[in-house]
Amino acid sequence: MPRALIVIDMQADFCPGGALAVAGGDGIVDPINALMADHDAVVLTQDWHPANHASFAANHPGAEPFSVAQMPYGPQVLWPAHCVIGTKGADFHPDLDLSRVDLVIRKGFRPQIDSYSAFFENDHQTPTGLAGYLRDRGLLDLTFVGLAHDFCVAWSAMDAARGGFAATVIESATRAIDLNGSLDRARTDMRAAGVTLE
Ligand code: VGL
Ligand code: ZN
Repeated sequence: MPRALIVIDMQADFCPGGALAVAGGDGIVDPINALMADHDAVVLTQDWHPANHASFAANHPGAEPFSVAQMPYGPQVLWPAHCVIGTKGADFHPDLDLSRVDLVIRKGFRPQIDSYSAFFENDHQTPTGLAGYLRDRGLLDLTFVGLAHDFCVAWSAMDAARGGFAATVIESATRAIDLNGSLDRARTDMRAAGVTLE
């Protein structure tokens, strides 16, 4: 079965020195580049927010970064502003190998809704179009790597498994934010959804 490597949000703002840095985020670039050769296709996601995005704490007067707000679609962590459209922080890590990339899917560009998953926005209903692309190409066996393990990687892999794809997360090629136990919870939830953790 043709296999796709789905590289989640390997962007400057999620790496050390970035606005929402994940510890050790830059340490997985080389393993991810190496994994590209073992797959039939490579897809990158790119977190891509307007400056007025509702997931930014700065757009909620009085709210602290990493607090939780109630949105029409459910609870939402309020993040430091990150991956703002057109800024350096939204660029891919400079060492990420772009030569084998088939598709870049941008997500989180609607001001009122966040999109952790590569497949659906956080309402779990608005599709990004990725599932159709993968199914049309017969890419039904998916490997997930990138940032962050406990948010965008986990939500993407769970949506893939629920959508009928084979979904594996290579844990050595991910790093976690780990906010209030979010990594343990994500691992439990991923296993329950049928994701293979490798
Ligand atoms: C992510 C928080 C906000 C991620 C993106 O890539 O995991 N996390 N935006
Ligand atoms: Zn984001």
